[in-house]
Amino acid sequence: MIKEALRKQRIETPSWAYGNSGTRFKVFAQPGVPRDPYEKIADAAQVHRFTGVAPTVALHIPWDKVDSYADLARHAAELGVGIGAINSNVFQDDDYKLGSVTHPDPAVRAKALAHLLECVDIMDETGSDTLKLWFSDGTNYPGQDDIRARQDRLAEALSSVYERLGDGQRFLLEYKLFEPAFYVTDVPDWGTAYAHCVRLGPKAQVVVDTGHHAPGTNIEFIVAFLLREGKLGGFDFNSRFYADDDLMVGAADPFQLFRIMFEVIGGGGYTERTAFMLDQCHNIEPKIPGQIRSVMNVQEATAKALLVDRDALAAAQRAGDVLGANAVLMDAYNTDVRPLLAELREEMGLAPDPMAAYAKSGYFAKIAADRVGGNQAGWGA
Ligand code: RM4
Ligand code: MN
Repeated sequence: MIKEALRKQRIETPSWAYGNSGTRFKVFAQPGVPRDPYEKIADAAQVHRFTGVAPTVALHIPWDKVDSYADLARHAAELGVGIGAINSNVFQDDDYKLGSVTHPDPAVRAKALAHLLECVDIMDETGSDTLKLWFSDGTNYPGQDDIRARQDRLAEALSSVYERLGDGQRFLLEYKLFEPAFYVTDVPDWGTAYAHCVRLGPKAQVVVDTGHHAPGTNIEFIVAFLLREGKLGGFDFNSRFYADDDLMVGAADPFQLFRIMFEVIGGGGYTERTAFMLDQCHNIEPKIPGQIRSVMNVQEATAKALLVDRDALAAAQRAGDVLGANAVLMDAYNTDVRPLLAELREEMGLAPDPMAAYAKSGYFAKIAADRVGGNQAGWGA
């Protein structure tokens, strides 16, 4: 049963993970990096080819702007993958210096809203059912703008997007504690995102980006709560050591990832209605292996969470056996699930070690040789 559940797992990789990225100090270019969305999707298809559980790739508009999204979706299908969430971008235009949908100027708000609606058009063209909304909106100084009025403007924009969604489509509202705004962030936490989504209805849900919390925040509590309310739309998985570093999921705190997956499974969220997405960048490590490793980290945490003996746990909890209950959880966490996953991969017709299989495949040498000239993709391209 555990293997069956793992076989059905779906982890979405982000198109931007395959492009160049860096910090605000330096972007280190890498050989073989995609020059366009078609090549990004080709790389994402490699992650699926070797893991078998990453069949969709998220797009980011306008970084992945193409003439025909239907053609891009066709290209993806030919390579054995599909288009996942459409990520909007209302944070890289001079007009958005003071905000996008919360900007004091109605003309800027209208421009931002038009972009969000264009993203829904792209969902229609690609068959994607999920729009991911993240706003960099906020203020840097007390008094800079009216905090409450900005919430009103946000609510208005969200409601217009909501009205535009078709049957079977939804949006996921993402929160982030701070950055790039440092005084007020307009969607800083799950409570704010949740309140806006509750007002709108079932097509509006919250997405939990694991990197977007204050240090020490109990993310699995948020997950349990949102699931209970039917408002957990999905995850942007990544790791952070200090702020929003976008490092590989499961690298900084694999135990936290296990605790999150334990709540997801217990709360009935281990279904295709929860989007398990990676939101990462690989600044100094190679990108495709970085994604493969990340997918494997999520699989390992999931396998351990599935292993928890829930009957024994419930019995210990009923008996008030604090140490016993904790031991049940830790037994699962301390189990080495790598042999189980290797076995599962072989049953799925895959190599038991995706990292080694990718390295042996020669794909990297091929893209490094082929992808010469042109502009490498990166933030803003
Ligand atoms: C944001 C947020 C979004 C992602 C962008 C690139 O911080 O995490 O999900 O699309 O970064
Ligand atoms: Mn994110």
